[in-house]
Amino acid sequence: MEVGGSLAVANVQRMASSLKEVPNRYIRPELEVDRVVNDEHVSIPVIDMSKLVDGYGGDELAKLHSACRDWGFFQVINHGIAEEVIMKMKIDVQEFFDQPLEEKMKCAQLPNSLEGYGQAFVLSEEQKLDWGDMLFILAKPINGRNMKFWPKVPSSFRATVDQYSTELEKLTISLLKFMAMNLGLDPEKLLPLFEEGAQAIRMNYYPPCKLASKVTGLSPHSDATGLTLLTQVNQVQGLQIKRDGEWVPVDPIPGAFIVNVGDIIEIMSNGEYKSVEHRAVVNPKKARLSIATFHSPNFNATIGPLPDLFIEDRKKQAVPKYKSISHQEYMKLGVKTKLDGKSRGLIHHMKLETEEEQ
Ligand SMILES: O=C(O)CCC(=O)C(=O)O
Repeated sequence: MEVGGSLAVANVQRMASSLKEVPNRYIRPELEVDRVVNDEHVSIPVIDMSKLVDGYGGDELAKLHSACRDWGFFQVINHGIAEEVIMKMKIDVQEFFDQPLEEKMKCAQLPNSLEGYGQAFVLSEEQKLDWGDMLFILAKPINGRNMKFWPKVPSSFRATVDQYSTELEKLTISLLKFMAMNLGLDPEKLLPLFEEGAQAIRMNYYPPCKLASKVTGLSPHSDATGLTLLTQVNQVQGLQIKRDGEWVPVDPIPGAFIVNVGDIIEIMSNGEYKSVEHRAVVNPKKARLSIATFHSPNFNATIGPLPDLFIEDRKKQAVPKYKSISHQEYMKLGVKTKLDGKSRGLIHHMKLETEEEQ
């Protein structure tokens, strides 16, 4: 499906390897006034999947509900995905980015396509740029895959991604089942939308930068998609989430996935769950890699508050707070919206003015 692309800009990994000065287009004056929380006691909730699945999960279910409602982010442990599957993915992604530029450019983005190796959301020649490169592919539905953008080197890459994609889709469906229960919805109404759903994988490479505190690896944004599962590839931290106007660093638990509510879940839950702004910062000495896997409903679904939230006896949810539009229309809107925080992001265009907000 063609939804539009991004303007081509310099490869950051190459630039960083030979650079004397950091070009002005990467310098972000706004970082000087940002506040970052420096308190190890402030951290995103941790959800133990084994407690949910075993059915002893009353407390864990409540914890999940509050994580989705009050944080929009959590880490999931004991998720049941074999360590080997995650490890192989990390190794192959690292190997892909370690290749010479010419090899990586075999998967380069094409005009009008979001998929491939390059950068996303560059919409004007004046826009400030992120200090990072990415490889973005659609992994599901399988008949939507464009193998032109799937590296052939390392030779195991395609099989590794295939397995990783299947396992993460299963975990996402399980999480969505518990989220539906928490929202008082019949999981059978929500899950079919995601079972044949769209899954995209964004592999990020943030080179080190001597002016690390003045550049941004990935601009603040909330994810336009449904539910995101993130893996940090190496031990270099960089993810921060916005909470009460301050940036909270996320310290990944080895083997866990960092999960976040995307705009589609916020919309479908009619605002009960919140997508949260996040960003990636850059390390002065070491490259950082991460893998974000985005899950969305299938392309035939309507993106809007779920009709079951508005049945007679659910008075508290009586008014839809977001528009309902086709998934395709929603994606086109997403690609045209640059990453610029949440208040100016895609979800802002989906909001309806309700009496509460007038
Ligand atoms: O690199 C990270 O930790 C964040 C990645 C992310 O937010 C994304 O790829 O959308």
